Order: sequence, then structure tokens, then C-alpha cells
Amino acid sequence: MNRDKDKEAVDESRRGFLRAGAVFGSLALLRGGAGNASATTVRLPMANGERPLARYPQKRALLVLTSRPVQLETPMAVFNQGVITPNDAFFVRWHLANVPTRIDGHRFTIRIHGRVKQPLEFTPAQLANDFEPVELTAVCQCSGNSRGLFEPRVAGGQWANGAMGNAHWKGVRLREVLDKAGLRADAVQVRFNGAEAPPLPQTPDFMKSLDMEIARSEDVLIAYAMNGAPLPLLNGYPLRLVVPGWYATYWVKMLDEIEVLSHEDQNFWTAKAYRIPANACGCLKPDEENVPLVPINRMNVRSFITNIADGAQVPAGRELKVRGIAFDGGFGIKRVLFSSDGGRHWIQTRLGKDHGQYSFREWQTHFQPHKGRSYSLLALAINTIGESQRFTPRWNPSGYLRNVVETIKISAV
Ligand SMILES: Nc1nc2c(c(=O)[nH]1)N[C@H]1C(S)=C(S)[C@@H](COP(=O)(O)O)O[C@H]1N2
Ligand SMILES: [Mo]
Repeated sequence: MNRDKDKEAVDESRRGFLRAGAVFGSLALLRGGAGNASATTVRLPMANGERPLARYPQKRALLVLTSRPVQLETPMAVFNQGVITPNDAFFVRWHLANVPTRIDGHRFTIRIHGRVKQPLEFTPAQLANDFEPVELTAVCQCSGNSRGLFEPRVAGGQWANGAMGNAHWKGVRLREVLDKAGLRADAVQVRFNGAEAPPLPQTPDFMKSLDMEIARSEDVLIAYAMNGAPLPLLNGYPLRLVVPGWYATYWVKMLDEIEVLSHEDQNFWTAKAYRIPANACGCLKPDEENVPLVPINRMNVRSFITNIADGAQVPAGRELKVRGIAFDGGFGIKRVLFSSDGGRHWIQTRLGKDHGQYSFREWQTHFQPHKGRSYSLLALAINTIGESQRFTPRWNPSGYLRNVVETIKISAV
């Protein structure tokens, strides 16, 4: 078939879409490395928690964890400003330093091949044109979110709680794209690869795989829009996989290759990395060895107080509003409880608008602090299948799955 001609025709009809892409797809400034000079630094609640704040292209000032690869953390205050995390505040995590700094949305293609009847290739515009658009709101959270709070400390990106964000995604169902290519009878997994290449030949290319059953589920999308705009380049422009309820490691960015496999993926990033202890807790003791591991998957339930910082002094003698967010792995939040006395007494909070079971759920409550007293503020979320947060932190060597009830200590003056 005359592919170029076909492409041209579709591209022409989608020029508006593509022009937006061309504008949004360039990161010329990134070549310099560490972004603009930092205005200031922020101290996260951990040893060595000092982070520069810096602006990267298409981003407001965020906490810089590393600059090669780019890893940026969202300040907690952002989560208090609305249930949706704005694109320019959304955290950034790449594994490899060679992130393309320029993507031409006009030329970009995603290729579907492997154990399919008909290998296919689409531009983002063709995807948007040829398949039914699907929209949903979902939390994207790094498996290692909050890793820096592990005790004893573990190796890996030392995130506080800001390696997460909640966005409204628009795209097409992966299932429909797979069906168009036609799965062969021996297809068992689907592997996703992004446009970045490893900096060294020995470095395994970042790829992630999903079992067919998960890949074919209703809500797994190839997204071309985030909060009504093209994705920021650092968040995977022009296409990324969205696996609602699952940890972000599976949400492959700059997605340009989908390979259907007839066997379990042996690539490092799926076969060796991102594994959790195969027990109900996903934890082990620091000196425990030879624990069987399984791939990380669905997120657990978490909540955060977003309007009061740890160590804050608050005015005594009047009502203090307490608000925050909660989310889980896709069952939806049933309720959020609040305690001002370190967990001895709990009250029910009021939940905000329901944006669907994969979204942040806002909650709020209030209490009256008394002069000269100290308070330990706790939020505890419970999902619709009765799962709740833990009271003791779990430990595993990769720093995954933290969902302990967090404590905010304040005093009233
Ligand atoms: N192509 C590509 N996609 C990727 C990654 C990557 O390194 N390369 N990292 C994954 C991990 S571990 C996380 S936490 C999320 C981060 O998504 P964000 O940068 O949009 O916040 O992207 C995922 N998708
Ligand atoms: Mo991650």
C-alpha cells in the first residue's frame, strides 16, 4: 500500500492537531542539561532532602531529583490546589538519560508488530481519527513514590510524596488497536517501548510488558492528550500508555512500538526490575534473603493531608480546616477518616466530587485546636473493597508500595 500517501492525506485532515504537536514537541532548552539556574531549594522531610527548584521546558519550577536522567518531583502544595495536577506541575521520571529533546508529531509513528496477523503503523493523528476516543481521569504514581521515607534507607530515586499526579487522559483503547492488527493464537503478552534509546549499548532499553488479559482491559489507553492538551514532552509526547490503577512504570511514554509476544518477556525491565516480594504485604525484613518476587502491579490505597505542612504552627481557638486527597488502585475510595490525636479517635471526613474510580478523591474536615497544644494529624483512606492504609510502614529493598498512614505534627499558638 502507498503508506506515505495515506499518511499525507490523514495528516492533512488533522493539521490543527499536528500543528499543536509541532509546537509542543520541542525541548530545545533541555540540551543544556540541568535546566535554568535554580531560584531556591526545598527541604524534603528526610536526611539529604535538600532539592533545587528548577524550571524545565513546559514545566513550572519543580524539585529536581536528578538531571540525567530528568527526574522532577511535584511540590505537595500543588495537590491542594485542585483535584487535577496541571501538566506543567506533573512529576517527571525517566530511566535513561537520552530522552529525545525534539519530537515531530507529524512524522512520529507507533508500530504494532510481533504475534499479530497484520503489522500496523499509525501516526498520532491516524490513531485519533481511526478509533473511538476514550476519556478518563487517573492517577499516575511511580512505584517508588515516597521511597526516600523508607527506614532503613534504600537505594533508588529519593522521592518524597510528589512522584504522583492525577490527570484527565484522552486516547484510544489499546484493545481496539490490537484487534485491528489481529492477535495470533499464541499471543500471551504485549511489550511497550518508548522512543528513547539507551545511552550505552550495554544498557537495556526501557520496555515494559503486560499480560494479555490486562492489556486488553477496557480502560487501558494509548493517550494522545493530557488535561485537554498534547502531553508535555517530558511526560511522553506524543503518545503514552495509560494503565489506570497500575503503577506508572507500565505507563510507557513516547510510545512508538507495541510488540505482541508469544512468551513471557525476558527484557531486564520486566523480568528483573520492578519486582515485589510475593507475599500479601509486599514486604520483607532488611536481612531476609531468597524471597520470591513477582512483578509490581496495582497501586494500594493512600491518602494525604494537603493543606497543612508538617511542623506548622496554626492559630488556636478557631476551626481549622483540614483537606487532602485519597486514591487507590482503581476500586475507588469509600471513605477517609481523620484523627487529630495520633489515631486514638477518628472522625469521618466529607468526600469531594467523584471523578471516577482511578482519580484522586478530595476530602475535607475540620477540628478546633487549643492554645499551646500539639497535634498529630492522620488521614486514613479505605477503598470500596475494604482495603485500607497500613499503620506500620512496610519495607522492601526497592522502596515500593509505601502506603503507611502519614503523620503531620502541628502546634497551636
Ligand atoms: N519511555 C519511557 N516511559 C516511561 C519511563 C521511562 O523511563 N521511559 N518511566 C516509567 C516510570 S517508572 C514512571 S514513574 C513514569 C513517570 O511518568 P511521568 O514522567 O509522566 O510522570 O513513566 C514511565 N514510563
Ligand atoms: Mo516509576
